[in-house]
Amino acid sequence: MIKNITKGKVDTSRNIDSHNHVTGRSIYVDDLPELQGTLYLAVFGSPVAHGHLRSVDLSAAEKLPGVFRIFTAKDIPGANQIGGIIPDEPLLADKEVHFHEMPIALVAAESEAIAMEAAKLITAEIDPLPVIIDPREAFAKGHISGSPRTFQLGDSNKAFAECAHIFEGKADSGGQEHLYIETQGAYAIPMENGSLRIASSTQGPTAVQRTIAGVLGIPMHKIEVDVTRLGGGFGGKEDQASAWGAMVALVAHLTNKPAKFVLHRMDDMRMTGKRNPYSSDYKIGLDKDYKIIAYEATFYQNSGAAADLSPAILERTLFHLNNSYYIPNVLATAYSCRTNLPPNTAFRGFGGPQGMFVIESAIHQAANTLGIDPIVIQEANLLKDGDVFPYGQIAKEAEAISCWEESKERFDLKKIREEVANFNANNEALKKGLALMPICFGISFTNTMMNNARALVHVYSDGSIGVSTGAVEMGQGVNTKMLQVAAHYFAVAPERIKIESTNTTRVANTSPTAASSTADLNGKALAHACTQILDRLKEVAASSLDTSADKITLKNETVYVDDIASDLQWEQLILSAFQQRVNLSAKGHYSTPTIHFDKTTEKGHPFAYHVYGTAIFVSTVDCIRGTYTFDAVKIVHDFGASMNRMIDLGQTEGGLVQGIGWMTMEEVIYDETGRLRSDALSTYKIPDIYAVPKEIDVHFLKTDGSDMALFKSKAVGEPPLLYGVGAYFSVINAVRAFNPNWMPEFYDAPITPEKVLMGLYAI
Ligand code: MTE
Ligand code: LUZ
Ligand code: MOS
Repeated sequence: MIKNITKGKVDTSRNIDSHNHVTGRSIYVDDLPELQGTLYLAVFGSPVAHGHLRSVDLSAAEKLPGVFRIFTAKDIPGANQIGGIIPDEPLLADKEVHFHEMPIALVAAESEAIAMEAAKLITAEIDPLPVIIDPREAFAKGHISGSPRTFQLGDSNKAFAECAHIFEGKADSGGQEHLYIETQGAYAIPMENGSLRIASSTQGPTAVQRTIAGVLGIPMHKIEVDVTRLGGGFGGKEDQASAWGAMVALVAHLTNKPAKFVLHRMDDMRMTGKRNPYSSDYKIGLDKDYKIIAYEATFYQNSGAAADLSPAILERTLFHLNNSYYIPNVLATAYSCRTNLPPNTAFRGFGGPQGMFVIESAIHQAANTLGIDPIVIQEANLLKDGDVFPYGQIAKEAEAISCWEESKERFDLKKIREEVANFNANNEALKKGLALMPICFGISFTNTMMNNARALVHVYSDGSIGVSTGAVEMGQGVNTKMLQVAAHYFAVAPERIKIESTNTTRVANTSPTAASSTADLNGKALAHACTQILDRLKEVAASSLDTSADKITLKNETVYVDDIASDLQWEQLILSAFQQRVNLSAKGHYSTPTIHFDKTTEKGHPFAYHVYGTAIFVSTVDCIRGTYTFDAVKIVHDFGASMNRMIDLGQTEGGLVQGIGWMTMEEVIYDETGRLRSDALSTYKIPDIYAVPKEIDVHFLKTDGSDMALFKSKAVGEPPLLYGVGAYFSVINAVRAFNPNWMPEFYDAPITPEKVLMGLYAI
């Protein structure tokens, strides 16, 4: 158990950045002081979604006063390649354009306004090619990235023959714009001997470093990437920050001048990829007791024009195809289908939500056709310890049933159900819908190799401490958690500790801040570094107090011998250690033990542990307008032994609302030419304060937590987004309360007010 230390100015029971955030003191890329001579960049993006690039005319743009130089693919000294998993994505289009707004030319000018003006003067000759935006069409034409993946458990074919009920259907979920408050951006400064220093708004400093090194054709050690914090990433900067980093680096490298590029909102929306839309087929089989005996699914992922992280996202869709249910016979295949959209990418949940939407759709269809409540089927199939996941991992410390039962009891589901029924019996123009959403999310990068981290700790001679890790702060509070770790091990006040920027020169070869695993991986690496220094300090204390090191403990900045306070205080201890030439720095390393996965058999034990929870949704639909609100969302969530309840609650509320947005109101629309139509906040609707549920009640499940989690405090970043799927079904259920004859033709998220209205009055 970790205690929050609150005695000084720094209060680690809440996010240590809060004060700076609300007073405008936090520093983002665009806030960095600019050096004289800085060049500002703008991109000329493809005016069509697919075609052969014949020629580019830069002449008019080059004549514009203030334009320094314009770059195209042929200026790239290294590889014109930014693909993270598969090398299939040029930085600047060369012979072909694959998506609307694909970067073709890069303008560097004296000011941002001039750069943007010049970009508008560039023209390109492009022979158009057919544009595909639908993943099923791409699949039919054979446009798939990587190899299809198939997860199999038991024998679904045989099992279907024994099922009492079988249902088949289709479920589609849409994209989602990340809408981080800070747009993508980077700033490069040339240093000695061809080195570069880059400030980047990235979740993956090492990925940016590696990409730049490849594009420039120089070794990684010449590239230093530094990240202070992000104004949000949500997965959108796990891979897709690399392009902008490579652009500023390219310009700085070729001109020997500082170069800066911070995207404007609409350009960011048009040029960057989003959550992968999916189109899926399912077949579900139940026995007479509503046990799910067999499940088959085919997932068509819309990857966009390049692989980006889509193959990894595809994998996680399969890992979460059964949500929190035990299904003994499974056969599921997933295809990453290449279309002419901007490459889609990581988004909170990373393919998991897309997979879980499909099983929830299957259960909803089965229940409604059988005339029972989906809750009956959900409850009959919850995972318990010893059950096997389709990928071979055995459920351990499973909290699916405890969260479900606790939510029913604590929030009095029976009463909620009666209230909804009463309300619906007595109201014509308003109808309420109830839905439960259990969740299960695997914690670890599914690529086992990525589950490692390092930390570097310096204790300075005055007793202050500097902590560097591979963790990137992006609003999720990981810096606060890192500070808690260091304060816990050294038993010092939080004011003594500074969490440094994330820097590739201090901590190398990092995995991105992603997969909700950042606190676990970096926190455990940090603990390792702290204990090394602590062990040395105990030797110093023991010799000065004439005792043995195993009798020494540190509490409240004081050395204790056999649990009795001595006169030796932290600052004196550090000074003595320093004077005795003891090493006051340490590097810690952690790699998750026990995990493994074999892609040839698609079996293994990929996750350190799973996070569980259950949400109860009640929505109200206005049956005249088709609009809806959420009355309440009541959640029992498995935080393990939360090390920071305030931050974890914030993550839960934020993830929940982001999930509700994805499932209900956020609609990414590309027209048939592949052009983004929802490219501004006037046409892309994200949840505002009115869309937030009127009541959000989050209960922390009482549990021991997992030893694999930092201080047994489970990862919290992504799992709560999964609750959003329940919002979709609660709205569908309210519409059905008004129009019982209606069932969606297929499950098609988001359930926008337009779709609600169609459902309400469908005959
Ligand atoms: N919370 C905030 N405020 N901003 C973000 O960008 N990203 C989410 C989640 N919570 C995000 C956030 C995503 S996609 C992930 S994977 C995790 O935070 C990453 O951080 P963690 O590993 O420290 O949980
Ligand atoms: N990124 C990644 C992720 O590379 N692998 C993952 O498993 C993952 N999971 C969630 C979010 N990002
Ligand atoms: Mo989060 S999708 O792992 O960045």
